[in-house]
Amino acid sequence: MSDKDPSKLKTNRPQLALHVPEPPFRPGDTPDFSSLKIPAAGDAARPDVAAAPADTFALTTHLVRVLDDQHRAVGPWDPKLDSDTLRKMLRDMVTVRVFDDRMYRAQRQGKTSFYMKCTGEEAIAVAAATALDREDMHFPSYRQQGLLVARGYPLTDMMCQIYSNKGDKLQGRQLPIMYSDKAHGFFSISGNLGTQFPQAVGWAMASAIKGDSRIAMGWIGDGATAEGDFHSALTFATVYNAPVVLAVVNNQWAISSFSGIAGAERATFAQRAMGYGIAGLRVDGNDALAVYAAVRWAGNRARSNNGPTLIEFYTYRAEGHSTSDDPSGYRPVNEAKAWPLGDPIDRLKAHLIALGEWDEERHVAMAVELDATVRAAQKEAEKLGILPQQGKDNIGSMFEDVYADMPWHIAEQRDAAIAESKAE
Ligand SMILES: Cc1ncc(C[n+]2csc(CCOP(=O)(O)OP(=O)(O)O)c2C)c(N)n1
Ligand SMILES: [Mg+2]
Repeated sequence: MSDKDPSKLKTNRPQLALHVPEPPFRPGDTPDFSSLKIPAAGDAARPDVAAAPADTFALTTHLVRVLDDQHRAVGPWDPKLDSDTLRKMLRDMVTVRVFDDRMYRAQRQGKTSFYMKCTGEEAIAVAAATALDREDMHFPSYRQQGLLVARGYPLTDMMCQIYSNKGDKLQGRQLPIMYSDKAHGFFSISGNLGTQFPQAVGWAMASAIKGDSRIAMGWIGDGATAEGDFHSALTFATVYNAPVVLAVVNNQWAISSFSGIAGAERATFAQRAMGYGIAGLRVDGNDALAVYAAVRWAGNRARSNNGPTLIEFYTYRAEGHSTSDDPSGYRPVNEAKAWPLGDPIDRLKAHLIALGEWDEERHVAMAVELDATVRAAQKEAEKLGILPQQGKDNIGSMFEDVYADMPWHIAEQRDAAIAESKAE
């Protein structure tokens, strides 16, 4: 026996082993979520907006829910919204779904290279946009198109960005769906996951330094919480009591990795708040009223200098990660249907019907109208071209907007690129 062979040493000790998380269900399995603890709607206490962070910690393992099984709004988190606001949220959520379906199809028709849907998550961005002030700044990931829709950003402008055509305000420099619009309080989406979280905290700190009253909201997925940026953001947020709302959209998946790979088997994402000493809430993300109430609470808390809040929205990514993904390779095809928190659009619609403020006929009419609206926007956008038609006419612009004064070597590369495109 060689005394240099580590496997042969100290054999009386237990052999070390790692745990590699595996999702509970794989293709071919029957998904069964009956072991998930889903508290009854209305069951969660609602602390005062100025409560100490520790007074929220019980909520990090609970679930704030407002809509009950009879589609009524119940409990202390009921935001008591008027029916016009509820109908506007429903309309925005349906718009997002119709838009997603059209753009998914456009990608399959070869009109663009890439698209990402947010199916099943529509309530989260739409209700958050409704709950905060129009002047507040969002730092989104790629799955919050509902923020732009709820804030009235033109659908045609979104589509022009997706087609990278002549109407694209970002001039083809961003991947399709990576919008940016300061006027609508929508910070540029970054392809590098997680960067928007510290940026949201920094913007909120700057707002406070300037003596402003606007707050920021940062967005991140469950998978991206495993990035260092998530933790840097929380450290800055707690140290400086930054006026920011920080949202983790836990849709159970990060492409083909399930949430356990980001640590969900050990603690909820909302529980991360405890280690940093900030307020934390865990919220039913498929319940538009619960989302609204939680974001309103956290927004008012930030606005009144009572500190940041980490909110986990518990939801399910009902479709593929993007047009490049096929989820049937890693999860059962019917898993979304088995998800116990239902569909956010169906739930808000049923609530409005239960209130006597909506009916099936009006819903069908609205769906037809929104389909026509989205098709008309698409027609307008396609007049300005689709992605594969984009040539190299304006290739020189690719080198602009990086430096205030273009260095000579970049100018040289630009001139060479222009010359080459003309020679082709
Ligand atoms: C720094 C970085 N690492 C990896 C990727 C590749 N990537 C893009 S999306 C994604 C999954 C993110 O999942 P999650 O954060 O849960 O958000 P979701 O897509 O579910 O909304 C990965 C790994 C990336 N874009 N940036
Ligand atoms: Mg995810």
